[in-house]
Amino acid sequence: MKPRALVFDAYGTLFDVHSVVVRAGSTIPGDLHALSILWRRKQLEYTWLRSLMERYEDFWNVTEAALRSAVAQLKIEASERQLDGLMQAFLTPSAFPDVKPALDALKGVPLAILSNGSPRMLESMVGGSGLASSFAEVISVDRVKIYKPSPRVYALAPEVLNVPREDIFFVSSNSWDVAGARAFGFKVCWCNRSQGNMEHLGFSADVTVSHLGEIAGYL
Ligand code: LAC
Repeated sequence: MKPRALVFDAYGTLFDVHSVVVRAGSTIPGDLHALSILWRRKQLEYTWLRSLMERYEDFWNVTEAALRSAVAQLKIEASERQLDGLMQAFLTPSAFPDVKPALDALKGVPLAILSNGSPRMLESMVGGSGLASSFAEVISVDRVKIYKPSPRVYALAPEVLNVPREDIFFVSSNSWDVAGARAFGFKVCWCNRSQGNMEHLGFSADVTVSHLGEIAGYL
């Protein structure tokens, strides 16, 4: 496979969303693991619902609404200050440990990010991780004001990178994002970090790896 560009999903693929509650939730009473899982679940649900409703709000607002929904559902008593602490920490989730060496091994092919994140969130996260120089482009869904897996989102990558979709290798750990990207026409790598099952949506990955370091072996 000789792709002309590699495009990465951000949250869950390069950056660990669950690092946020671990780092900023320690003073919050309750089941923090459950909070982190439900927060992420709600965040994604709201992106899908808002896309269907045609009522886009950026990922920062969606993320805050999802947090408030999750704490209410779990009956967690968190103060405004504690919620704000979690939101601020969401601006700089930790990169997974395999990211930097994997990106370094992929030098030579243009790399980009295509993410639901708002431009401010992506700038803060990528800048804060010291990875900004690895990427030729960081592309936010905010340009088209709808969320993944809308094909309008995936279409941003060929447009911005000026590379045909079939020459793009898209990498995601989110199985539903893999299906969406494959349906659009990318070659797709599923980085199956959590050894989960593929969605039954009729589209599966071209390549499945368990960590990002394996990708270089397929190029
Ligand atoms: C993103 C979501 C899918 O980064 O995690 O686009």
